[in-house]
Amino acid sequence: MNAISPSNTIRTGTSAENLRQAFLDNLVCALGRLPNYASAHDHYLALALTVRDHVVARAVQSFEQGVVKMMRRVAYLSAEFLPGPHLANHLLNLGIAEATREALGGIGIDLDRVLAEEEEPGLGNGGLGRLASCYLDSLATVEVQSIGYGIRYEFGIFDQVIRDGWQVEGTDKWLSGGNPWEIHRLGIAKQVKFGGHTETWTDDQGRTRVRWVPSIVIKGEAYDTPITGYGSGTCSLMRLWKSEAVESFDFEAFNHGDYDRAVEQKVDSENLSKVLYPNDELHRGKELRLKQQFFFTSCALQDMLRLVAMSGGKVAAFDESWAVQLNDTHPAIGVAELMRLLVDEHALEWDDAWAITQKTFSYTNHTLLPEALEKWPVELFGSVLPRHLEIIYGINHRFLDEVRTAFPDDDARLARLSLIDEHGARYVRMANLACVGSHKINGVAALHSELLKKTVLADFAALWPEKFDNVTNGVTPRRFVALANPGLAGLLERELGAGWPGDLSCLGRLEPLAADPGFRREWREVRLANKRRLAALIQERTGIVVTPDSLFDVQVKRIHEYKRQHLNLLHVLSLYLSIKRDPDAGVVPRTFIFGGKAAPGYFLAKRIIRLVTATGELVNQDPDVAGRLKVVFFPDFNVKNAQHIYPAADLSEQISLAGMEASGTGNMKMSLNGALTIGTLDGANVEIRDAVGAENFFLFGLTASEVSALKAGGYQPQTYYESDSLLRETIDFIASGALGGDPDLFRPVVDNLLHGDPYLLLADFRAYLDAQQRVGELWGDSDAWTSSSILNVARMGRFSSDRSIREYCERIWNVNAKPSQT
Ligand code: F58
Repeated sequence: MNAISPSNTIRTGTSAENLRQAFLDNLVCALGRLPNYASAHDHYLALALTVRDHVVARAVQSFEQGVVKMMRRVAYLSAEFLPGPHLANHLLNLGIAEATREALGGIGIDLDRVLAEEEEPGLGNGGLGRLASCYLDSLATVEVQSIGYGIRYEFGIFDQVIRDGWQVEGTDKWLSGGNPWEIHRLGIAKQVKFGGHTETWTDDQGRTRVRWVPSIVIKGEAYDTPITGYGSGTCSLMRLWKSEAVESFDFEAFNHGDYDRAVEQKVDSENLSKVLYPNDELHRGKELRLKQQFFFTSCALQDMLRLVAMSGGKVAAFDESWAVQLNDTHPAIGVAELMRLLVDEHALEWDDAWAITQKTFSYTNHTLLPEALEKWPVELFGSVLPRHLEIIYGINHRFLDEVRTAFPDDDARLARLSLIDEHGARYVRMANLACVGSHKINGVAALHSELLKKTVLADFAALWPEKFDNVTNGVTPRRFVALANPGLAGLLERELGAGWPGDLSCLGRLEPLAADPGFRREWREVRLANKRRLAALIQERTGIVVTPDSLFDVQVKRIHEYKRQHLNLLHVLSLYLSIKRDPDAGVVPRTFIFGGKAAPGYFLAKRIIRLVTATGELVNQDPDVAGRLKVVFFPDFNVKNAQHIYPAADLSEQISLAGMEASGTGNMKMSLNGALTIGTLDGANVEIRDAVGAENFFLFGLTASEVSALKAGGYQPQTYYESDSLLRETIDFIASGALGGDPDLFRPVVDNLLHGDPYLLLADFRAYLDAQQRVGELWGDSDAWTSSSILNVARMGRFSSDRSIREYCERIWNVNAKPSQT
């Protein structure tokens, strides 16, 4: 028997009997609990430990395979991951969900209650972090060896509670109940330097070399979380780094009686991985953030070098062992760090090191918003990373020579391409570093990739058109369909066979069923059951009673002006006013569900949340409305809550201003669960609409090029306000003080719209209302709506993250993925 696959032992046996025994053993022996006294959380921990044995046994085998076969591995470098709860996902991937349910059921324990106990690691802000986790899931599924490297934040994204209608942030203590999924790798620790200065020295071959003498060294400790794949023996690893003080430094100061300094250093070192910055789409040049980025990136690259050595590879062929993906620019410092490691520590020649670096890295951009582009003041950068600044100057010098050859006498172009921004105060531009250091650059949806080439990265696209590519995002159907929507999963299994989550191209076979009245009835029943469950949760979390028969109109995502939650509210309020004008107006009963976190310092986003809750306070109680409109703000939108919300959405609101949302992934999750989309031609909406058919998608609004033209011509929101009486009435109503009990409460929102309206809500208002009118009409024809819902699911197979990952493997990483069935 293979020593690491004890398939018939209690620890990894898959029968209900084995699982029950292992569970009870863990409860008693690992947790020290007698079954009669165990809490639901104890049950969760005991089951997690049970399943973890299976997962870890797979993970070590998978890792061993990687070493033996010396395959090119993928390193996905990401400052953020949002894996969601692990337990149910592993049960699905391991194929032991039913046996586990039976095992626990036999001793009177309900599996669903146990699953509900798990806290998720909120180690990200939103789409970017969740995408990283979908990709680790798919990498394992398509059998590619991979490690996702990141930071083990002690406190992840804040917990959101709504108090008196306002967002209040709470500390996310995700580790306080214990984390059974991670393995602290005591043997794997990396030293990371900061500050200090550099010196030159001459090596024994007479070459001038550079040595970095830091002012402080911090230790990174590895914590591994295995990520299983669906129907595959391969596991991905999420390897997160925790910062610790390097003891010798403590003791040195301590021994000299400088206790304060010793303590300070320890605290500073540990602070590095303490907390996730909760900003989305706004770069703030905070020193600690730069340190976090360098910390995990350096740990990751050092670790990759260690693994190269371990599997008998050569540093001079680093790129043959590793394909490194930069998830946005947060790990872009890796370009300079790999150069430093190769040149300073492994004595490679600059040109050789540079060739390796460019072949190793590739860069994914996730935003066109100028305020999100990362740049660091040169002073700050040089004080934290003096050697890297020198290396960046070295890269820049050679790069600008190349540009001069390609574009002689074009100083303006040179200034735009330079790694250093020299308009006024000097900055290091991280996107430029990522572009120069990578062999491929991609956007995350077709439109986004095109706009990238025309706007923020236009000069790079002119210089290296062949580097640019597009990989449209995808989402894992395991978590977001199979787990989130068991009712739908049941129908899919019956119609398509049990393996459907591993091959979404089979969804196409549902198409004919859209015309089958019996199937449509079953489809509606599943959807209604999902909505009933969500309605119960809404009542539990907010006290608001909603009607499952009403149209569930859902907008869940980070709160941001460009995503235009307030446009949605203008529609809600316009409906409300039409009811007030005529209580018998034919209004389709709707439940408007909002969810999402606002960055704690984002004033307007917080006001928008308050505007949602104030609208709810007004509308939900009004007797004239008579329950036809309900407005809910679902608190603490995260992966776990999302899994309850997506399957219950009838209408998916994807209403960002065209050209602003790089891709969106919630749009995919909702459509894959049978929601119809109302949306602009933005991000992946464009491709979703192409896939599902224009007749199954409610399109409205300006296109990205119309937006540019309107802005260039001098956009005047007032003209829309003056010419559209319903718009005027709605805005005046918000300004009147009728909402929230304070006449000044929403003045900033109104002023923003009337005097600037940077995201063109007023320009798109009328088209949005017309599209919503069409939504209401189709909803009235239940069969037509259901057909459309079925066709949405049938045609969304392309948006599985397995497809995205196969594209990365083929066109960017040059690694072999398991071929898809079709
Ligand atoms: C998101 N970006 C895009 N950034 O907005 C979304 O369109 C896209 O679908 C998704 O990436 C995946 O490609 C995003 O989530 C962040 O959260 C950053 C976190 C760190 C600070 C800057 C924003």
